[in-house]
Amino acid sequence: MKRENSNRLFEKAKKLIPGGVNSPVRACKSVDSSPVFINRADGCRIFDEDGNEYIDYIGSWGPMIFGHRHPAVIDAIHSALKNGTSFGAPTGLEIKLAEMIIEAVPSIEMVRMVNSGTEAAMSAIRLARGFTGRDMIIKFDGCYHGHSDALLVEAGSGVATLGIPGSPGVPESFVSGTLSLPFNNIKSVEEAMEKHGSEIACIIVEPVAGNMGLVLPGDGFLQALRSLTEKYNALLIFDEVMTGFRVAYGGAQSVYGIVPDLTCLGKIIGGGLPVGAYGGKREIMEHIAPQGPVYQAGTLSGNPLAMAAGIATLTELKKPGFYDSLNSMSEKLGKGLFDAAKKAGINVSVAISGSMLGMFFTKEKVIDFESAKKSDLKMFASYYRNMLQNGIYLAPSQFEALFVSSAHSAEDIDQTVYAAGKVMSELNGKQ
Ligand code: KE4
Repeated sequence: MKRENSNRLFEKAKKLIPGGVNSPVRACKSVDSSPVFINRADGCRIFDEDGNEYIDYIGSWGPMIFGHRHPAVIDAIHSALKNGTSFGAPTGLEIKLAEMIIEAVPSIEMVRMVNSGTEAAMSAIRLARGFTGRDMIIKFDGCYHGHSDALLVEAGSGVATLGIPGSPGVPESFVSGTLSLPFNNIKSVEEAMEKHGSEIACIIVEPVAGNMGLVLPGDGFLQALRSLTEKYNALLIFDEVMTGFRVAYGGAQSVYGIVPDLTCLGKIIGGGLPVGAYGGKREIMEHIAPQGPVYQAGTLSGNPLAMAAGIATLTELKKPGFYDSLNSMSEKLGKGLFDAAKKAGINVSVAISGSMLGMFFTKEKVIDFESAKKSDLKMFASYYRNMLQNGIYLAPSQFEALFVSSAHSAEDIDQTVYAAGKVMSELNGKQ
């Protein structure tokens, strides 16, 4: 597979942009590779600067639930564009998207738009601290909520991939109030709440973890978080930046029947344009400026192009049967990968949540970050590189999830499974 143009562009990019990328995981370091530079995408296919074509399972890390260039989203952006790109003033579009989000997610009675998932989580944490008057927060190892200082401890996603627990530049004082516990470990949460309950402002969790690979919540885990936060008058924040409108129209909270106090959103609600949001109970959200004292602001918050793309996206997602047919493709892929690995004599653990998938090279059940890290990371790196060679564009990290879109056909899934079988047989041959 030709890589001359991508390699040349990467060398140039590395002189101008740290690591040659604008987000660390894109540098493909953890899989001993280098990035292909993308020129365009269409449907479930993505094309690089050397003319190579791939079936795309990153989908811009989640937003592209329809695949690329869905006509309704493109048209909505074009129409909004005719009126201008940004006003820094309220628009009717913001009201429309707020109404759709509030209607989709009953726990959200008020919502504030921001420009990224990081901003959404950072603002929700500040709101929880301002509302409760408490400073401590609990998160979970391997869960990633963006790169705001207080949350960058034992994070998942990029930080986990780079193996940097926390990060230089984050003062000890900024994280001394952050407790990071093992995901799915109810006992550790009970102990932490018994010890610090009166100081805990909130527990923030990815209800389905997508930043340590895909790890599902164990039976009763989310309910336990809800009960413990109620018992100690702390807030429960669901970070649904990835799962929101992905695993169901109402998000993971609708699948698991849990009502959080605050929810963070992003990715899909912007249709591929920069967006984030946080929302929840009215009595909490009314503490946000200018209605209340907790400050949060943003030049491009509620940007009309992003709002138009989000409205078009949620309008399409609401259509009857969308998730049933999307999730059936995802099931087909998950089963196909598991069967291909079995046939190749390779142990894998596959997890599926709606159209999010994860596959670890291990025969053990992966329930948290520790068990995720025990999987065969070298095997994953070889698998990633060989799948790319075979035209399959996977996340360049074991600690990410795969995304199936409504543009992936049964034939695309078959082609993917065929490639996986070929690659895994070769990998086993080399073992
Ligand atoms: P952004 O600031 O990247 O928009 O969102 C941060 C964030 C917050 N919460 C969750 C659950 C997330 O998954 C993310 C970001 N996800 C990563 C992919 N795992 C973004 C990819 C990247 O960092 O380049």
